[in-house]
Amino acid sequence: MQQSDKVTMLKDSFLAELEGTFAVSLADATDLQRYQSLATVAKKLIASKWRLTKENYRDTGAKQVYYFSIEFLPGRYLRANLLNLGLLTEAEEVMQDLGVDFNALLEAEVDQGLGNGGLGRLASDFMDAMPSIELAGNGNGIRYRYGLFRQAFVNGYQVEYPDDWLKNDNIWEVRQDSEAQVVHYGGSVYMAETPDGLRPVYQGGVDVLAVPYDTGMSGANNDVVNTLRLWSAEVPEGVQVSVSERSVLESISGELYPDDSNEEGRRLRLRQEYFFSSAGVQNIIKHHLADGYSLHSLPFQVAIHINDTHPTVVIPEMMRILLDEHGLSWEEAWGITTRTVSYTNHTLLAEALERWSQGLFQAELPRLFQLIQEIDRRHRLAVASEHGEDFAWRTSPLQDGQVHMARLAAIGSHAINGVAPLHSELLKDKVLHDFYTLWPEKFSNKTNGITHRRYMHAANESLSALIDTKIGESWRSLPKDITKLNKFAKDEEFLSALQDVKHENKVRLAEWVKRNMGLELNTDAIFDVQIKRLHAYKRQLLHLLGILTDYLALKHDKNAYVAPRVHIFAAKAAPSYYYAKQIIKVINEVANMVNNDAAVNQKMQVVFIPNYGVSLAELIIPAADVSEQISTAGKEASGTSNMKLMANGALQLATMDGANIEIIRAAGEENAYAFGMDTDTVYSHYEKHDYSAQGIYDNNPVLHRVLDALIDGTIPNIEEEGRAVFDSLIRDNDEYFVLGDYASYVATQTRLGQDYQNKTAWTRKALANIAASGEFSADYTVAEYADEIWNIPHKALAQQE
Ligand code: 26M
Repeated sequence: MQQSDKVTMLKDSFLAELEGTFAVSLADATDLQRYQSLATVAKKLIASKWRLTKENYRDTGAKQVYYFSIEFLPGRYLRANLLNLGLLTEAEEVMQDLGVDFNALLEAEVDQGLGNGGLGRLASDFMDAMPSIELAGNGNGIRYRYGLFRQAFVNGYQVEYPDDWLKNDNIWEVRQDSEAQVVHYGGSVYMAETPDGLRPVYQGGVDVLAVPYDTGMSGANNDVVNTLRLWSAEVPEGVQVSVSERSVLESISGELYPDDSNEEGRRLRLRQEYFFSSAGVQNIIKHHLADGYSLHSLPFQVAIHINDTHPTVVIPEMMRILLDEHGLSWEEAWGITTRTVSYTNHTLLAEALERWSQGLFQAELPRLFQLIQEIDRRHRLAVASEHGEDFAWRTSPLQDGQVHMARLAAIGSHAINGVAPLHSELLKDKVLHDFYTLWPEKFSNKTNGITHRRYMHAANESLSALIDTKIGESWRSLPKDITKLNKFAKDEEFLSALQDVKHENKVRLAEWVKRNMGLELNTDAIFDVQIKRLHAYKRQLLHLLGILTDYLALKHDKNAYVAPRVHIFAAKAAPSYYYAKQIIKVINEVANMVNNDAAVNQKMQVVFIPNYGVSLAELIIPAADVSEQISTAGKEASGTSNMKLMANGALQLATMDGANIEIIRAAGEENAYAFGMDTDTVYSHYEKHDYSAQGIYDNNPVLHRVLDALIDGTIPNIEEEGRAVFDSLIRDNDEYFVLGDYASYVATQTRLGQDYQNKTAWTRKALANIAASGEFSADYTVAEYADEIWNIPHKALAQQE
């Protein structure tokens, strides 16, 4: 279609939808009605491609991957869908013609926040990447009635409100009653002779109906639309339950657990894990058989990928279905299961590794527990003779009254990967070392990726358009083509255009902050950004100590050299993570103090933007000059905000952790600010117990003064929290080596601040980052998964020479 035809088509269908659905004129329509009308137009365009894609997959018997994830974090869909349909600029034109505020229309869509952070957003980036490279990949997860809490600050403290994201219609989803599955919990089970042989007989327990809601996942500028299937819990028809029993059953998909770090081993969480795992596997096997295939061909037609250990129960669940419902032998069922399932690990933190009490597991999932006992027995038998009893215990799914999910996932899958090279190495060397000695061939690395379409093409249209004028548009579908930009490193006019775009994006963010927080930001200052979940290991505290260092220097001498900075934080803390919430309070009070102090606020400002989520990321990232990626080395599996910020021309201020290492390598060391201890040093301190926070405090007078500010009344209103932070650093010896990296951080910030003063040189570094960001496209990441783990074809992404 011609551009002008597309504009006419879009305008006509938009107006028709507005009148046909809401019976209003454009002038009288609310932003929400305008949004819903345009979204419906987009949805219908997607729907026809979706039907054809589904029919095509069924008719050709193409192998498909199902990405099982307890979280998806899509954010808003409309802008991304318009972009993928090739209609974003056309929609802008239509709205301009009609005098409609397009941004207000887009902002009327709620963010779908069905995830906590990195892991959930990665799943959604993959859902965008897979159809875009014509890869048959679907998502399988939970349709939480309430997503991640909405965060507000009251007196500087985090308070949490429910995220009632379904209160307006969800335009994008389709309920599929005919695909519902029954999921069984509890009761007891014994083996009995039946006409089909020895089979389990269930007594008691409860059935829950899993009802799927499907959303079409559009590919970029192609005809592929894959399916994201999210399951909702209901009471099965005809089952009589009391009101309170009903709410217990429906609570299985009631809300997202807001904790992404500490495993609490809660009963409802285990029910959630089994809920979408069981419904998904049952549904896949049902369709496989209905399409006329043998169970033995399952691994050739289906790949099941588990995003972290949360869906690990797919392994015993598949065994249950194959053994109990289809009468396969253990060996047959095990071969099919392990050849179908693959597993990604996302964490090295011991406290985040999932373990369930065996009592709780057995009570909730008695048949699965029996099957895990058998998996466990066979595993120990297989390894004990060669590797010894101790090794057998260390690697057993069942040990010390617990079910160890990472062990079960490692044993029951054919592939295990980490999400950045360092992380994957540490998995082999430490966390899963025993399994690596057993099966080295199972292990690989798949470095995370991001979708430039959302974070750059859609969120930073001016930058993307500017790039088009220099290197054409091939980089939009072949992201590595963006390296062509390097040719323009000496093009002063281009560098100055890049600067203008950055400034424009800073103004846009500043307007938002002014409107929503009443604070006027200095858009000529360095926008120094740290946006991610609040965790001790991510060290927002180190950033804060840097801020206090500047503050005290300026208070001492108002002419002290400090490059003007706006420090931008955005982060949610798990509601039960008390220490993280104390850090939020301290940052907010420091922000208050700094922003209201005329002696310093020309040189520095601090803003903590509440309720961080995907849409705020889209606003903040294009405006960033500096990307704070300052986790303790060896703790952050990969990080993905680092990649998004790089693509938008922010320079990394980073430790050698996670994917920071690859990012700095790709951009060039001279175009990034690396600092701090490396992983070996960190591990060595843990092993030798030779780290002394007190010693660092005693020997660094500047740091001494900064830490004292936490407890001596310098910062108002943080008596308790300042003390808690101080104690964690000094009395508890600073588990994450914040003080160990302090001097290096501050020195690096000083150098960075000086470098920023040369705008051209700085922008040249920004350009190097943008130009190196292509390799971090999720398009390549999912292609690697498809080639090396799933064995599924896709569009070639090779560069045209
Ligand atoms: C567990 C059980 C039940 C419900 C929720 C959870 C759970 C959810 C999310 C546990 C952990 C969760 O997230 C961990 C996470 O986000 N990890 C991050 O994954 C990113 C993508 O690979 C990496 O880039 C980050 O380094 C890593 O911290």
